[in-house]
Amino acid sequence: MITLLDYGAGNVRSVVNAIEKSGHTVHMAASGDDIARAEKLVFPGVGNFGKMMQVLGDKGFVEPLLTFLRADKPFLGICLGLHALFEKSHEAPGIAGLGFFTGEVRRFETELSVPHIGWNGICVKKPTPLFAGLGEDEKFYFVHSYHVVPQNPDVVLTRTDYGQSFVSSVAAGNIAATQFHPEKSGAAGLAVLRNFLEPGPEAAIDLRDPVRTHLAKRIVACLDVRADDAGQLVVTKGDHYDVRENGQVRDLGGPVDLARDYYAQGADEITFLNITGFRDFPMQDMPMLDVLRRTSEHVFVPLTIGGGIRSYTDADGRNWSSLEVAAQYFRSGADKISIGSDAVYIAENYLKTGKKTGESAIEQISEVYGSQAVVISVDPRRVYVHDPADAPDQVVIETAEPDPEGRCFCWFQCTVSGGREGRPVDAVTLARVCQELGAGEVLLNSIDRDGTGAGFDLELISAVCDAVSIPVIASSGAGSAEHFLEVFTRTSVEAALAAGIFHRKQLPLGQVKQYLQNKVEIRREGI
Ligand code: 1PR
Repeated sequence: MITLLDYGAGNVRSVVNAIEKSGHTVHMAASGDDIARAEKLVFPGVGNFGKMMQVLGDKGFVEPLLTFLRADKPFLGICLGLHALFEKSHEAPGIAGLGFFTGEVRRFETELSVPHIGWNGICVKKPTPLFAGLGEDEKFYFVHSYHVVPQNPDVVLTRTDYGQSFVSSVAAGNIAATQFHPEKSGAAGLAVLRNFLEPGPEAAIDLRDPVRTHLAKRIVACLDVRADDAGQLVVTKGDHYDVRENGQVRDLGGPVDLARDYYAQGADEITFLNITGFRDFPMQDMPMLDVLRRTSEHVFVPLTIGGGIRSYTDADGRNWSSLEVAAQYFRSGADKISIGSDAVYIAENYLKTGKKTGESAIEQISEVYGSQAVVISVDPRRVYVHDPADAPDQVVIETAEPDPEGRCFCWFQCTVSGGREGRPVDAVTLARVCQELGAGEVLLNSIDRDGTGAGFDLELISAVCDAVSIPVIASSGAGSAEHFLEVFTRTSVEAALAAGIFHRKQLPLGQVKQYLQNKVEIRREGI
């Protein structure tokens, strides 16, 4: 039996599902005694170092954990569960870690986007059973802004390169911990978990040095989900955000089945967007939570859920904070939440005052779950002007795609409620402000390109990428594998998302990855 230490932040459901997929049962540690009695302990951690150490202290877990570690019993820490083993973290000055390993946790110092989100490789630096049977080019899913710096080089198990070489896992005796998320790293990650649960022979070490690993570009499958006219949750797809055909909501299939199919084809992430979320109160929208639960049982790559993430007052007059709404989704198996309409209103309020309130959904959710768990989903449309002076408050670009009136300047107006209402803020400003407030990633849609198959709006994407240092996901308009190559080679996006071409079976996701092989760095599993 495996004991899992859940301190209440982040998505432990996926870790449980991944361990159970390996044929083991999981017992959730509810007390220090449970930790003491554990034969093998898994400690997944996501979010903020300070909040984690505070909760471990409040629950009386610190001493039992240290006793377990000092007894050299089998332990696997994941992400923040790795950081906790060290003495301190620059993420939470003044707050002590467990100090099992000497050394500290530092923020990335790189010109690349931070957080480091996506699939990167590892170089195994000492013999270990943990990576037995894995190829040297395997990639694992990372999502973090900080990394450990051990004082003792002997504990370094693997290194990874992200603008700088950093320690991606450590081991000493039966104690091991990884920066990446095995439960979100597809078949390779499941193999690491199995090797921890059933250790076999040691894997050969990797003699490549200096570290030569590369962050892969991510291919994201997006499932726009809504109730059809019979009330069933279906995957639909808009064309310029219009999801109806002959008056009926387009029904492109069941969300769980489609997600499993895309995972099998090699999708690096799955995004669910509840596109009527701005209308329906998600807590009444329990089917969406159930979709997440069922998907996370079989899909071991990151799941993002968007639609309706904001504060609510329900029919009984009960107030739900955006944090409570997001917490329901995380507990159901989501790794990231995506905020659309509310992000626009939050940005407008911030622009009026220039002050952070600490009350916004972006600030509150990133504070507890970490910025890497907060995506903002932008729904912009081009607004053409004759001259930049005609839009003095907006970021205006000179476009190579003039409108029918020959106007060569435009700005990208943000919309809310699924594109139904234009707001007085542009997409570049929105992205910059939301990063300032704690968002960790931008899902950049385009109403003009949505469903057209005409290719991504490269001018929009480049304008936003130039304004932020957090990862950007290009979205809307993919119509061929070449469009993915184009957006990856002509802009600095870390990921590209598509919906229509996958749902309409025009272009299998696996075929996009086949086409991109040897052209850009991609994760090869599932091909
Ligand atoms: O405003 O926080 O409740 O979130 C609502 C979410 O639902 C937002 O992320 C918004 O983008 C999305 N949304 C709302 N209405 C629609 C609609 O289509 N009527 N979907 C909608 C927007 C964007 C992508 C789309 C890409 C790729 N869809 O999901 O799939 O544009 O399309 P393509 O590859 O087919 O061209 P809130």
